[in-house]
Amino acid sequence: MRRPPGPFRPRFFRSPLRGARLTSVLGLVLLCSVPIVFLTGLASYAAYNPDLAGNDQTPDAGLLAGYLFRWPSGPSWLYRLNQGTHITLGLVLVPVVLAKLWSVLPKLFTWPPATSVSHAVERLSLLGLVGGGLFTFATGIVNIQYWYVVPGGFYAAHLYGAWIFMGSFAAHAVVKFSTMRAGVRCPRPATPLTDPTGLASPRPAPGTLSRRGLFATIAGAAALLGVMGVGQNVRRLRPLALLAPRGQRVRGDGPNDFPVNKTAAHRGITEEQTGDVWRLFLDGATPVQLSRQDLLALPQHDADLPIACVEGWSTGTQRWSGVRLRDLAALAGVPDADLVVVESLQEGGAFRTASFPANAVHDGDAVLALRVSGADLSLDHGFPARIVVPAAPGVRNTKWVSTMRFEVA
Ligand SMILES: Nc1nc2c(c(=O)[nH]1)N[C@H]1C(S)=C(S)[C@@H](COP(=O)(O)O)O[C@H]1N2
Ligand SMILES: [Mo]
Repeated sequence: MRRPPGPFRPRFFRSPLRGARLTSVLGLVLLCSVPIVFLTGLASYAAYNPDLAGNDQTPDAGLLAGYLFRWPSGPSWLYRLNQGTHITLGLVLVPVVLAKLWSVLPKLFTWPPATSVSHAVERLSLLGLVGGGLFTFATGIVNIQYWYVVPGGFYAAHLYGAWIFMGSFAAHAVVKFSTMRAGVRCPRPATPLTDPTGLASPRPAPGTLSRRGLFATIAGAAALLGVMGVGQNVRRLRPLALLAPRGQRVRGDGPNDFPVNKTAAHRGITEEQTGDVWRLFLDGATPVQLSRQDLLALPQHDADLPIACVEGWSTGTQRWSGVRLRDLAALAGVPDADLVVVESLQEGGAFRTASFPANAVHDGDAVLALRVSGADLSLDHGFPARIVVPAAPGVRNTKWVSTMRFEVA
């Protein structure tokens, strides 16, 4: 077969920057950091407690969910740290991933497409690596930008994509490890004759940027994204969260001035529903109905906890006051409850229910909050009552609670 023109010709790619060293250094950076993004992602999935009734969105996860463990309810900053790391590091790696793909671009146009069966298998496995990687990063990024467009839902797609990506990543790391080690150690610009990767251009054009300049550009872009990621998590740095829609947002006044995810209006919650007619239904051995006044008359507990969203932003600690979940379990006649299923007034859409296991029900800082930092909850933060559980993902901190069912498994 004749070699097609254009990028299939070896002399097409002319950047003097390509070669074993560039690709290997970028590969080493990814080898050290991508597993952290993966592990914090798996931890986040476990923190969702997908094994509990009402929580699961990936019933067919099978072995992929085989590692699940009971996410602890403390220390309270655990999910905030986990998710801040997952999202910030993921964003920081975007320029590195793009540079790494650019550095190996000539390989995409190898001719003939496969020289042997093992070469064909190797190239096909790159589909999982490049396709799975781009898919996982892209779904994560559009999701944190409020752009929920992933068919089948973000949650399942990101999980399955990540496993495909990491399987191929591990295989690629094993196959390429010694090449990478040699490449990192070889500081001289490679020539096609000395470059074992075949990435050095046989006809390099005069350089417009040194390799060091390219590394500095990548590092600079990564640092910018890193500052943005951190800005979403540190109140005083919030103005730096330039591309992050929620991070900069200020909602409400005084104690209620912290970011909101999904306003009351967005979820169709009205002042009327949450006014005097509102009741909390506790379902258990002795079902009870409570008004907000009744709840305020029960022993109140203060818990200093952050809201930490799966999407990588978090608030500082707020002082939430309300009734402990374990006191509500006792009121409902199920003091040994090891499951609570919470429902919101919200009629449709995601996040209207959440289930918690025993460690959350009995944690002394897990509350049905009525007030925040000395003020009534604002409607957007879940008035009349919302769940706040230490170290739980923000998404489980159900707002506008209407029903809580306590059960013993
Ligand atoms: N009923 C209901 N509760 C909800 C949500 C929702 O959409 N509906 N969003 C959740 C998400 S994703 C987060 S991060 C937190 C945000 O809490 P905040 O808006 O008070 O900061 O609320 C959670 N509780
Ligand atoms: Mo969230």
